[in-house]
Amino acid sequence: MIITFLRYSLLMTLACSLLPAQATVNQQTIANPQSQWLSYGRDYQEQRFSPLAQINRDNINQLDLAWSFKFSTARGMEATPLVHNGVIYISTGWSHVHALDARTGEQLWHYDANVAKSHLAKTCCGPVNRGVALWQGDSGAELQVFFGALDGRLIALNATTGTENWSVQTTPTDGNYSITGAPRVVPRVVNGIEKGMVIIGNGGAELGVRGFVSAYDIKSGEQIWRFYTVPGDPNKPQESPALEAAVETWSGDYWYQNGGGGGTAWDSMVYDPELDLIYIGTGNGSPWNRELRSPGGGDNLYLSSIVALQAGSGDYVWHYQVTPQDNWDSTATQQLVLAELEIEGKPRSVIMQAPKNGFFYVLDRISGELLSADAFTHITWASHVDMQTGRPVETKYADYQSFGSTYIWPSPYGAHNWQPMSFSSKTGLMYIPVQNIPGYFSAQDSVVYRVDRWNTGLDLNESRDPKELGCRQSLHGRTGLR
Ligand SMILES: [Ca+2]
Repeated sequence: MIITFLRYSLLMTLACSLLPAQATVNQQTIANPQSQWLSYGRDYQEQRFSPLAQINRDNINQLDLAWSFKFSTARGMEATPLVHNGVIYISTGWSHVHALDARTGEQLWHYDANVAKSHLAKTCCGPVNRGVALWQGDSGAELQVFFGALDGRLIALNATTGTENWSVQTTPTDGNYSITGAPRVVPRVVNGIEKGMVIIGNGGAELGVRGFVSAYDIKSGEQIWRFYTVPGDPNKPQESPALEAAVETWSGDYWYQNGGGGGTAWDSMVYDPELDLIYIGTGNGSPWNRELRSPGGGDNLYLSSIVALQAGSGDYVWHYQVTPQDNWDSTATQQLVLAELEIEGKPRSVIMQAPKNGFFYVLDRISGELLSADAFTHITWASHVDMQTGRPVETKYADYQSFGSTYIWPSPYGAHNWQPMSFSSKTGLMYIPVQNIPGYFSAQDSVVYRVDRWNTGLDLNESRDPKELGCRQSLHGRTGLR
């Protein structure tokens, strides 16, 4: 009986905490969501730290199932649900969105974007979706739900009814693009009129695309700006000074002739309302093999980077490249977390990331200055990050083209991937879901670009059982790495 009672009381306190004043979803409430969860990373800092305290270590063993809901697909459930005024908004695989009553599990509405199943061929990693965005702006305005469909559409729904307000194709339909990431809404008032923007990226680097992020008007779906993460045709003028600078770090035109250089921003985007900057994390090179992608060398900006953009214009402000000359599918799309920290006695506004490459980065988010970069798991591609240059120091294994086929830690799955990390300002700790998995890298000397196929420049049929190596202990001994 006591279990039943506690379950009841916990549910009631949870339900009550979901039902304070009918909060308007705008800049103020996203910045301070209290008991609600109004944005992908909970708030603008995307720390994912819940302040709710009714469930604790003394009573968690008495929690029991209150209700369950069966979705129309169980394929790749990666979404962070949003919670607003007692309603759960969640997306699923194959671009469905559901609104559920948090107290009962009753479905309030369901939206199916009706993505053609054939679009699965244009995805790297399944028809997944990591979440929706909510925005109302003014208290009298309509609450909208925004999400990206797998086939590249950005869709706005009425949050009360689930009916479609607008839909816009954000990607070229003849390219191998997909959307799996959650949009973010950036507030913007022009001449006293609400002009909020929805920011969305895309994926597809394995198949050969040119990455970009775009901003759309929340009411009309009209495109406001677009930022390309990698250059276009190197024989023509680029779209911006930032891309003119970037094209100098690429050689040849293989990447342009074969779909695009990659750099897709398929997950992390964070907005800082005080600085009015958007930070995006960019993806790996296309193909992975840098000797094919950019045969004369070069860092290949802005692959595998944290890039700061002016929110209003999408103009470049600064970047930090976590993995220059990406050769290993080392995306920097993993979550970006903002915080105010005291470092060596000085208050710093920082941005933090634990990207695929296995180093945990802390940067000053005003200037982009690197403050620290330490390994958070076993790494064999680099020994450390040189704090003078800000660059990783590669080992001989990193250049598998000259060393020969070899295992490298981490694998293309990444030391950390899309699974969100959380930061607690109470403990000062970042909680990172880590994957300690090696990848076998075997370079192809030449590649015929194949449309609608993975184009990595690696022989992905070549693989070895890691157990043959005696796994990490023997490799430790061989490399002398820490
Ligand atoms: Ca990739």
